[in-house]
Amino acid sequence: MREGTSKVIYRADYQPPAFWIDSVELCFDLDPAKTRVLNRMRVRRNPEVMPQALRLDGEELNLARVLVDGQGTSFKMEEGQLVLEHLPDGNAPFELEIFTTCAPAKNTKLMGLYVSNDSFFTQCEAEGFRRITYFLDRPDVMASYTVTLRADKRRYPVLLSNGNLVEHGDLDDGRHFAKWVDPFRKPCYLFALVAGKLVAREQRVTSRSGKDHLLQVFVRPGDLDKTEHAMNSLMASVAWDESRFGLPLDLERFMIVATSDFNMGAMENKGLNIFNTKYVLANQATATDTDYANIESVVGHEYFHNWTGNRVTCRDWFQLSLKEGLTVFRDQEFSQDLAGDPSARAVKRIEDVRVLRTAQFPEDAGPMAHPVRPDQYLEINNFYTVTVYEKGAEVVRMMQTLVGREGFARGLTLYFQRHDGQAVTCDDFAQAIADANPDSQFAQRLGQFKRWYSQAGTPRVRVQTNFDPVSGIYSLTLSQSCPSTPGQAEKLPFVIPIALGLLDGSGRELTSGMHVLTEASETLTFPGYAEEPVPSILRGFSAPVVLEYDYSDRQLLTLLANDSDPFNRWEAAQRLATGRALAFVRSQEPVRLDAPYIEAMRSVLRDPALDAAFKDLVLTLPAETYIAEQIEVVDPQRIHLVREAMREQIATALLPDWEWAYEAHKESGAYRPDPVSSGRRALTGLALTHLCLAARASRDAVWPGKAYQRFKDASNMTDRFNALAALVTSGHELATPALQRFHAIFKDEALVLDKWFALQAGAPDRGGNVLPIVRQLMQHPDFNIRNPNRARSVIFSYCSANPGAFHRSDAAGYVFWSDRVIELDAMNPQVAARLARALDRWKKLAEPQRSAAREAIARVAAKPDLSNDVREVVSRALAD
Ligand code: B3K
Ligand code: ZN
Repeated sequence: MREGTSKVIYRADYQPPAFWIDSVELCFDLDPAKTRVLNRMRVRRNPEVMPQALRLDGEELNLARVLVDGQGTSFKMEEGQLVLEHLPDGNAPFELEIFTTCAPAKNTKLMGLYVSNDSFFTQCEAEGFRRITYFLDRPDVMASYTVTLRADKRRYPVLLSNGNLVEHGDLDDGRHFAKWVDPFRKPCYLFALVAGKLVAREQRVTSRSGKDHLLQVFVRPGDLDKTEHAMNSLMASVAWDESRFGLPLDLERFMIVATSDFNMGAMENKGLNIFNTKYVLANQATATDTDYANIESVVGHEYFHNWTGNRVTCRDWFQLSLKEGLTVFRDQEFSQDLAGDPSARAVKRIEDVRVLRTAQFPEDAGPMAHPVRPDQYLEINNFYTVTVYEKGAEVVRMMQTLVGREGFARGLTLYFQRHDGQAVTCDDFAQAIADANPDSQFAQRLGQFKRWYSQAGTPRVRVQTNFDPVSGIYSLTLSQSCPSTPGQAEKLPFVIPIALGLLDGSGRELTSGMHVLTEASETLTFPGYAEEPVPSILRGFSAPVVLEYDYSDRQLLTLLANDSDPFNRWEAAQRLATGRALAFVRSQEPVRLDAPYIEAMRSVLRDPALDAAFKDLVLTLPAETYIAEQIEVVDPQRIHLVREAMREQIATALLPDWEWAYEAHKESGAYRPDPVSSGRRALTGLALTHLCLAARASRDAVWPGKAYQRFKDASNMTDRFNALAALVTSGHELATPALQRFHAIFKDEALVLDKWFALQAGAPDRGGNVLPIVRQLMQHPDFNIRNPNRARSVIFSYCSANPGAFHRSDAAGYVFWSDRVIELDAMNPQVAARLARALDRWKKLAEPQRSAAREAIARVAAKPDLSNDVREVVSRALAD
């Protein structure tokens, strides 16, 4: 039986809480089958709200006792809430004691208190605390916490919670206890506890202000050799937040704990961050450069939440982007600052934009489209989205662009002066940035700017240019529009910062600047040119919009070769490739790439002035999902075939250049995950893939043989995995022994096995072979659908990341998808709902896929007893 409500929650209905909880004393007797939780709260009425009953949230709890000021009291249950009507009158605080039990071992949702590898972990955001005890489970109720943990000492030697350890010792029967006090008030979603057999890497650091702190990274005993990078990332994060924004670490002790069973990436619980092992564990033998980079940014992200999220938190969950958009922006800036030189910064920016355009733009155009600050939800967990996170970060980035770096830092300082210790809204944040920069265009246009928070959909900026050779006047007309999204038919103009440059025909920069577009249409004029300039528009991707301008190939080639803005150089190559891909997809003609395009790619590959990482990005074709978004009616298999054919031609036509690139970059020295050497490895990997693809076309065995050798000899996971992927991607027969060998070497490394599964489930489809492989992988003894990482590595790699293989014309991919959504929903609704989104864009599909996809979604929707999570996703998908 499902508890709780199935009601849509509206932002407009926000009411302050009728009661405050000032302090909480929690006492846990930890036992996997039955954990006892004693919760003693000091509660008082909120004098600003009409007297009413106290309604406490709770889910899957067994209630044993409720006492008010030590006396039994009457209560009732209503819609899963514990309702207390007979409470002391007046505003004086009273003590409320609640005793419950729960069953962590049976908790497959991984929300609340659960068991993983015989250790206890918690996940409370967004609404998991109610699965631990009855509470006002909302972020605007902030309390002081004292937590006592009791457990068997041998089985659970380490007992952790938020804040400072104030007492610990032994109890009878082989049990022991630890008492933790958090010096900061916090909302319950930031509560955490961990208990188990763990070991820690420790580091003492002194902050600029001279305070000493203890940093700890806790892992399972065999994993200590994989914690150095996470610790380095944490130290770098502490130093960066202090130097860039003046935000120091406010705790004596800051802990990170890794668990292999986790629904998301990580969680910023105050002083006790809990992480998916994927974002903690790394050594050169098991982790790739991408893993290293992700660890750095997720460790940073969670650490930065300590100020943006924890010290100042959200008033309600509609304000989620207040902490998430801002913190993603901060982690992006952190990674850029650590990357150092302009080229490495640009590489990071390109990677971030790629995520935005391949994941967020489709979300913004589909049935789940919602504003950065949503107006309604059925299940809040469905709104931890690329829109709230990545588009939210772009909104914050535009603020920085409009007020400047210093102005933004000033705004952030004012935000903390005003709101430290409070639960606030996105409006409060924007207001602080504006008030610290009263003369800025941002402050003057604040109301209009905030449409970025309220209007969903990706704005389009259409550009038309005109050049009058007689007067020498060049003009650009910029027109903005935004497509309708569910529940929002009409949109008003946005404030759109557009970084611009003009180049002459030989690629020399004539002028550059920033234009802030605020009207539906505006014309800019530039007098005094003898010849028509080449426009470089939206440099650095200065706003999250689709830029519509009919660039000619000549213009794009000029930009690719000369633009001073590396982002737009990359973008020119993307446009050259996308335009060609679209033409082939539409024409149904065989794919034949033209010489100018091939030559342009060759020049980039051979350019001694460009970094390897940048070359890797330029020579990587746009993703299939990105190409699909440019088309009204999509045949994913056709897009896949076109992209593969383009890749093979680039492989064959540039054969000697790829050989050169491979040989010239293959030694990157002793392993270090820095931008330069990881860029070399990325380019080597790309070269090897192309060399194996070319060999496939020519039936040559030399390069596959070399790839196999490299796979065997590689001294780090990046090179080893790239070589394996080259064999799998090119479909060479050596892929089979290589995969076997890889499994044998890494059979005890869960995160490496995830890669092994994902590579096979995400492999290019050859005559429909991937789905049978996926089914086999699910029978593999190492497969376990209950482990989210493993489920993602097989099921999501196929359904969400392999469109060419998933969108089969016989609908078998969709049947597989609906079976898995239903199967997962019964154990873990959050993971199921993520998977449910794989068919978000079904309305764009060509027949027969369109009807088959609809049928599969309807099949899921017809299931009785679906979670709110999945129900919301599928019913939105089916809505008109
Ligand atoms: N705040 C968490 C996400 C919680 C997701 C809950 N479904 C991680 C983060 O964004 O830092
Ligand atoms: Zn976050």
